[in-house]
Amino acid sequence: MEKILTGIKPTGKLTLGNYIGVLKNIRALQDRGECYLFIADLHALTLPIDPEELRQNSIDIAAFYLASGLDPKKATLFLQSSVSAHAEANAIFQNYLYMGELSRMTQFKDKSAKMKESAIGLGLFAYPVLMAGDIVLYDADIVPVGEDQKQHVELTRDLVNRFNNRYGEVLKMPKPEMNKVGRRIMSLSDPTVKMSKSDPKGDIFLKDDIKVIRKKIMSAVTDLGSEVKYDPENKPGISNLLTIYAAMKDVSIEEAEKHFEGKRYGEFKGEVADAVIEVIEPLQQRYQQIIDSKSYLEVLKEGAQRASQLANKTLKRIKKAVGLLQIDE
Ligand code: ATP
Ligand code: LTN
Repeated sequence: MEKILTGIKPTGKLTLGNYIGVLKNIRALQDRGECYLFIADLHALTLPIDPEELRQNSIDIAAFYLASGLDPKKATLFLQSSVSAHAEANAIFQNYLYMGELSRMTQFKDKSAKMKESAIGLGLFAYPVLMAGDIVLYDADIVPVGEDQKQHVELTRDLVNRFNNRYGEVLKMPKPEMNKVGRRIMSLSDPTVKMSKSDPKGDIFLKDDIKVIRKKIMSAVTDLGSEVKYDPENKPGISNLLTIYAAMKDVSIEEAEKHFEGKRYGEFKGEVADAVIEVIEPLQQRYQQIIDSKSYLEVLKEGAQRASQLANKTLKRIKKAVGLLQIDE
């Protein structure tokens, strides 16, 4: 059975981009293979974050995973920090990824460009090292991510090649997998930048009031002209809304385009808002029930145990390969 793994870092309030990029696919993923889904809380520390906020964000992500259909009998949900193998793998793999390749990572360049050099932590630079460990510890075949994370999975593939060339077939080769529709949902106020939870402008948050969601979509930036047409270069605003509609309705971009043929921008936006609300409203209700019952706690505890079992097994294999003395065999 295929192993599938992905993570979300608890850096802020979840957005519609996170839903379309990852959460929406959970039901299908857990039916397709052995699924490991986690909260990348160690990764959230790579930029300054308030401790209480980090805790709350982590709970929210757990609850939204479950509200999106994660079934703990089918998939394993856990906190990265509760499986110590991640930190150990990080300590080993930091020696097999190099400064040059890490400094070429787009996410690092984007995030560090906004900071003073004296405030850029080593963890932000080494982010892909920890992430590579996350992936290989579970022998993941498939890593479903949004487009922004593809480069990090590619770097993990380089690490696997490098490591296996040196030590034999120790690590499994993972493959990034992206949606056909909605690999990169853009900001509603500036459709040339990604909708992102740590840089929230023009975001739709999964916890937004339904009225606010409608208002945000109705006032989304559109483009010149009046035709509802998919043309990301010349019509980034309309194309983004079309993508959101297609993802919500599970139709192709062409079908969405066809549906809106001859309709005006106002009517188009109204239907996009309806489509989003149709999905988000029940999601919010399920989320609230999970928060009230605190059912995520038991799921996370059990998940940590299950995840640790597999991760520790792989870690042993890695330690042995590099020559760390095994005294408990
Ligand atoms: P940050 O702003 O802190 O970098 P983020 O909003 O990009 O966070 P992540 O935790 O990095 O969220 O991402 C969780 C998953 O959601 C990843 O697979 C990521 O690729 C995906 N994702 C995030 N934003 C979008 C988006 N706008 N469109 C599609 N997928 C997205
Ligand atoms: N970097 C990812 C979160 C993440 C992840 C992973 C995703 C951490 N480790 C392993 C897939 C596989 C992000 O920013 N979404």
